[in-house]
Amino acid sequence: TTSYDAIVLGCGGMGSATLFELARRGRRVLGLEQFPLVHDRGSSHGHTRVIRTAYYEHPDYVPLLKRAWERWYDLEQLTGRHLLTECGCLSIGPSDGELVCGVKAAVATHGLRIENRDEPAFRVPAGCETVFETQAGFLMVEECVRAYLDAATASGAEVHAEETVLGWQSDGNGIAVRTTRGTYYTAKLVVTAGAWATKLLADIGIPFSVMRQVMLWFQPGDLQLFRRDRFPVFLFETPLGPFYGLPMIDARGVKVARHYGAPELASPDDVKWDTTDADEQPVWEFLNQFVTSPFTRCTGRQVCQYTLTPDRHFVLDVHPANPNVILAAGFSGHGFKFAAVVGEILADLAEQGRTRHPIDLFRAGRFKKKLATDEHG
Ligand code: PYC
Repeated sequence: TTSYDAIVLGCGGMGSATLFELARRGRRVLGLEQFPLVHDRGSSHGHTRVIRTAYYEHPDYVPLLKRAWERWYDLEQLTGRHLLTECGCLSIGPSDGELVCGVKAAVATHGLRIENRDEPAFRVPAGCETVFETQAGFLMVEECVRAYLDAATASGAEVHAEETVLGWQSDGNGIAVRTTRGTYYTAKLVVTAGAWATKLLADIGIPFSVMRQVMLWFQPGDLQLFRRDRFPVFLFETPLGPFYGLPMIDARGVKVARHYGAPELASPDDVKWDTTDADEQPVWEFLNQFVTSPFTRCTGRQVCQYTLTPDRHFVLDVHPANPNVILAAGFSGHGFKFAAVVGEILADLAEQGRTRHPIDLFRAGRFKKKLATDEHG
């Protein structure tokens, strides 16, 4: 029989980083991926991903981001690949809105630096503020996953692509993981399955949902305005909803998309992976209202899925009923930038059941507690 110290279920951003970290620590590890490696049917594709530091979602993410930045640079050094580009981030929104207030809260809590800065490409509505932070930019998402997988296998990890996990069974000694190709035995199972958490973790009582998001690329009329030495990544809180974008780094053009705002679906089976012109409509509306310089055409569309928790914060924890199963799920559309530190956290949880990183915000049990309060209150 084949047995492992750890099996990692799902080899996207989180899984590939975890495989690397465990293999680097000398653990015997197997990664199982249902699709071909570095595929585009999950949540770790689409050319680029935003990385920031003054985190409007909650100040508690900031220490993790600081470590993630370090680990991305380490991965660049190790593999000799260019993965991370710094170009700053501009957050635009109402002065009393979630985005601007959230950025300022993170700045105040952690002594970060931001500045007010105008950006000629945007039409900023009255009552809105523009805050710029330097410690931000973008990651080449597929390159990052490939780098982690290559570094993991170079450190001794095994990776099986196109092998679906059918289920697992735990006894006092360990876990038997059954797949379309066989059964493997492991001391620890790390579940980094993206939107498939809706099915694989149905028993832990977290109401995950899945959101289909369409990433779009546009050809700008004025190429120079959107070059990465001049144009930052941006988040823009508007009455049409939140939007984000990244500078033009190649012929695909400027990437712009809506953040949230689509229907919440029960599982990844409900995600439609083809796109239509209708998918462009909300973003054209945003561009027409809030961007000063015209875009001539949409050059590309790609579907991605978010796995949402009710409070939009991650789940990073040991399984509530089984200490040998480690959970990473519900990254809620803002997780990829953390993969480099999540790999360390999950390796810590698999090896020791705890981590030095601050992850209290991400407890699996927090939704149950709220339900109990609601019921009794
Ligand atoms: O986390 O910055 C982010 C982000 C941008 C678009 C989706 N997530």
